[in-house]
Amino acid sequence: MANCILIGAPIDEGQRRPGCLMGPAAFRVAGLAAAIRDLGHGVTDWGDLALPELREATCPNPAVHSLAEVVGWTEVLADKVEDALADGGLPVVMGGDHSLALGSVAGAAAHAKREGRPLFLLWLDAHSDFHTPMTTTSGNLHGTPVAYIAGRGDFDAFPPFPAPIPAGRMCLYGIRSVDPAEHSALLEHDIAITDMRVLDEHGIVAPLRAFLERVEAEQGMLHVSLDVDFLDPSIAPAVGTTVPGGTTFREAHLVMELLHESGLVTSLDLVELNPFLDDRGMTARLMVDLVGSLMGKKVFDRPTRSK
Ligand code: EXY
Ligand code: MN
Ligand code: MN
Ligand code: MN
Repeated sequence: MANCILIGAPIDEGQRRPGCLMGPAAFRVAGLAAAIRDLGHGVTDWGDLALPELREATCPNPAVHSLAEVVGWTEVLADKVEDALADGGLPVVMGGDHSLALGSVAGAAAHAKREGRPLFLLWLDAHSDFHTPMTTTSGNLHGTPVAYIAGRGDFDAFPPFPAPIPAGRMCLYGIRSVDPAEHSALLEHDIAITDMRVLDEHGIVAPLRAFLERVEAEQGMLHVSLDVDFLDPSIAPAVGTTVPGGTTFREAHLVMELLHESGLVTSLDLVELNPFLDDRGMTARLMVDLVGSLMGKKVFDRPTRSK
């Protein structure tokens, strides 16, 4: 059984559409803690983080906005996630926009480095989030975490990433929106892009199974970053960056069920929920349902057959 530690990250400075800061409250109203507890796990809610005093932060790219705020969030999140892991917990970071992963993955990487274990990253997202502060044209830093985690340059305003994750330990899953600058950089970095074309051809299971086998073989820790826009907008409309052609309800649940069965997940982000763009909280409830599958909820709990 896991000891889940809920960490609220009401950050929406990584993009321009107000609303993600209501995400943590929406996850609580949708019953995230009870859904996890009902499966027999421990759950502690550490409450919402707050921005520390801002430090001066500059970037030559005039498009970039809210840099000081995102740097501040990154520092508090890295510390809190590292604390949660050091406490033997499974941190569940409730966003807030995807710029929170700059800090959450940094915290997981710092802990993994201390433990001497490799950290793997499963990025469930329509977007590759591989811009640097210098290549982004929107200036929205929620489009940059994977670049920071991979150790790309131009993050001078941020703390150095503790241990950049090598391409072979990253899997970007569900990708269907990549900007030209990201595309050329991704080819250079040789990161596995399990885009929707790969999933259409090979199905949702095979690429994930192959990645999880690598995690297992290296006895790695696994950070899962789940962006609401990984899901198809028809089932998850409450996100500011919808892209048609996302995963279905069952495909998303199957990914979570496979992750549960692997027993490998050590930290989790739930990001980009904007409750303002929803009706009756259906997206928050779906995300809570997916966490239930990640934590072991089954439609029919068949005894594991001997292989
Ligand atoms: N690539 C676009 C940009 O950089 O603005 C869109 C990024 C959307 C990022 C969301 C969190 O996944
Ligand atoms: Mn600490
Ligand atoms: Mn994202
Ligand atoms: Mn996205």
